[in-house]
Amino acid sequence: MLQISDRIRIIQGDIVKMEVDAIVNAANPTLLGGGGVDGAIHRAAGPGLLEECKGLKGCATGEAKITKGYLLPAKWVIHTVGPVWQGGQKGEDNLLASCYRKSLELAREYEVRTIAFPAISTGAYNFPSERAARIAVSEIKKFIQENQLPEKVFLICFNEETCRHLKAALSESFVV
Ligand code: AR6
Repeated sequence: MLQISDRIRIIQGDIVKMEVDAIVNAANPTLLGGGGVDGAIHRAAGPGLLEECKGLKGCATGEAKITKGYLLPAKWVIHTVGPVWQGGQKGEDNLLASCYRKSLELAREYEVRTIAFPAISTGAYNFPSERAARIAVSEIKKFIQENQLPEKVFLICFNEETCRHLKAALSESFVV
C-alpha cells in the first residue's frame, strides 16, 4: 500500500499525453469545447468526444461528468466546470473544492486507478493560482486518505508558476 505522500505527484507537461486511466477537463457549462486545456483535450481526443458531450446536456459549476477518452491515451475524460473568479466572495473556493471532490468520486465509481488533473479555473477563469493550488492539494489529500481509489493522482502544471504553487501547497500540507 502506497503512502499518502506517494499517491500525489506534480508533473509539468501536457495533460493530453498522460498515460493514465482518466484525465480531468477544465470545461465550461456547455461541455461543448473551448480554449485552454479543454480545446487541447478535444483536439487530441477527436470528434467522438464532442459527439458524446452533446448528449450530456451540459454540466453545472462544481459538478463533473464522465465520457470515454476516444483517441487519447486515457480511457476516460472527467469533465468538470470550475468557478469563474469573481473576487472570492461568490463561493468560488467551495465550488473549486467541489470540482476536485466530484471528479474523484466519479473516478472511484469507474474504478480509476490513475488520474491527472489540470489546474482547474486558473486560466481563462482567473482563479488565483496559489489559492487554487492549496484547495486542489487539500481536497485531493482528504479524498485519498479516505479512499483506496484512485491510487495515484497527478497534478499537471502547464507553466512554471503553477508548478511552484502546487509544490509549495503539497509540501505545506505534509508539514506536521
Ligand atoms: N495540459 C495541462 N494544462 C493545461 C493545458 C494542457 N494541455 N492547457 C492549458 N493548461 P484553462 P479554466 C492549463 O483556461 O481556467 C476553456 O475555454 C492552464 O495553463 O484551460 O478552468 C473552457 O471551455 C491553466 O493553468 O481552464 C472554459 O470556458 C489551467 O490549465 C474555460 O476555458 C486551466 O486553464 C475554463 O477556464
